[in-house]
Amino acid sequence: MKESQTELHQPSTEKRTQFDAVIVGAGFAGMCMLHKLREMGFTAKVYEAGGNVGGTWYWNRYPGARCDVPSLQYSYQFSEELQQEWQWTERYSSQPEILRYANHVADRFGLRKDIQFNTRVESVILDESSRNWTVTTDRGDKATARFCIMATGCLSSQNMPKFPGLADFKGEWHHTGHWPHEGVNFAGKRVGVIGTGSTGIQAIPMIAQQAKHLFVFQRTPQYSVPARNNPLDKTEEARIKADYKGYRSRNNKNPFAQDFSLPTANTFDVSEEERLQHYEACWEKGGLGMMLAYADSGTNLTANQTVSEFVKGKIRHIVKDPAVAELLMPDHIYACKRPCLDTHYFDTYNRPNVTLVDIRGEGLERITPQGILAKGQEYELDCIVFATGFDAMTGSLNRINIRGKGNLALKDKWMEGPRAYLGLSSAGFPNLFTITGPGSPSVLANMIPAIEQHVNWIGGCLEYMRTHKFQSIEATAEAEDPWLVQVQAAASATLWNACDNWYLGANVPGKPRVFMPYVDWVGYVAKCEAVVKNSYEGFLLQ
Ligand code: N01
Repeated sequence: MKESQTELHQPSTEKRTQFDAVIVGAGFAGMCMLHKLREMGFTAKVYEAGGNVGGTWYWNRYPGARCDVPSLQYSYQFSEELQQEWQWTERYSSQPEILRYANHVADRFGLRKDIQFNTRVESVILDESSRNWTVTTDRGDKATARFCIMATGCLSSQNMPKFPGLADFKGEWHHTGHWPHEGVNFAGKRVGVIGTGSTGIQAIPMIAQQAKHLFVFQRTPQYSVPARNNPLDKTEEARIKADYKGYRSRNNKNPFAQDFSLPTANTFDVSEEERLQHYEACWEKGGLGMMLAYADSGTNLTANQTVSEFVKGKIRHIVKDPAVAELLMPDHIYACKRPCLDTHYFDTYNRPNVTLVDIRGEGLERITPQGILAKGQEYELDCIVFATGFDAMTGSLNRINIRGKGNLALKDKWMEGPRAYLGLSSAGFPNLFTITGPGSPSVLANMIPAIEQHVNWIGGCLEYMRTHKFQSIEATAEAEDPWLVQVQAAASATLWNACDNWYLGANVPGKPRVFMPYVDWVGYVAKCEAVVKNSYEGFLLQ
């Protein structure tokens, strides 16, 4: 089905409605939660700012957008029929294919009738006497519900730095996270890309193929490993689909909820020759496995340096101009910033129509009416692409006026960094759940299984409350505080909090520097199960 056919611009007719639950967001989390609640016989309403389902995959339509978790794993498992019938075409799905999948799910399970599109939730306010949440939107809707479930996504709120002069720029500009539906024609244009994270690394090779000239403004060089995307191997697909349930269940017991298990050997247990052969094999295989090459790759600095040196050697080998290659050398710990996967990223710098502009340290001076001023030189541009990432994990929650007990705003409670128990619930906000919220593995796990784990946990919790006639549930401060300590301790055992990355909020000026995702997926799932077994230990049920 073509997207335009499914876009819904229905007028908002409901002025006040009571539901069992309101869900904010119709990305993969919101759709799955809606399906779950309906199966359980609850009434639910979803508000979605976008014109259709898909969440971050609805907005991030930039050229080259693609998932870097294999398609057969980055998909729902709640329906055996769905996972058997849907056929992915590539090892790593492209954004259009993921969006087609999201639309297929919405159609197959009739989800749209409970989703109101083009509607942004502005406030979510607790009425302490009735114990209901009132949700208001930018279109004048007012809905009340016992439960409010924030399915607002971890990487959905754009980070758009305040570059001086942007308002006077005479050309066109776009943020990758809010890409025009009709696409952008770069042919014959001088294009500037700011940002070389996962997004920039995917978009740059594609834009370079079209643009007259591409200038890449690089503040921090990144490591990247070839994705090695290919048409999906049908034999592999048949093997997995023959026992999809077993495959999912095995992956669930792996780090990151993916089809790779931790090696037992440490880096220096093997000879240098063997180690290099192994890195070469990881490089040839492609994908995210390089960060787990050895058991201590992500925890031991000296071990980690052997990975970074290997990848740097590859950059030197691929990039023909040694001066450009040196500018592309990362100087941070490998995988401390989220590792990137690419298709011909470093090769792109061999093209005559591509110039790398190193803005390390100083950053950009300003945007001028004609282009970008950096290091005293003006680069004339017709188009600027901001691949500057996201206000991750807390951004989309903090943009909504969420007020709990005592009229406390969640944003104020989180002034020094997010405080939540298990990333599911925050003390003082009864019956408000966050799917893949800060303090849960979320972005450090395969997102769709992580979403489903939360959806199932919340569903189980609501069932428990219904059976035992509880009216409200919230995390206790006594459980929240030690959990925060545990989240920080888990990160400290890795090298991931040793550089400026978005896990720490370091990419957004002024954001508190707190490591937000929980590192240990397997331990986390066990902890959630133990909490349930112990009658929702750490939660106050009333
Ligand atoms: O964002 P990023 P992203 N001046 O924050 C630069 C997921 N994802 O959208 O490193 C100049 O990583 C910034 O520089 P620096 C994935 O989890 C997944 O690329 O802060 N430059 C950096 O180079 C990923 O990690 C997929 O110094 C500025 C870039 O902009 C996450 O999304 C695909 C700047 C931002 O990189 C975010 O990736 C895409 C400034 N003022 C994304 N501000 C797949 O599944 C920022 N930058 C494949």
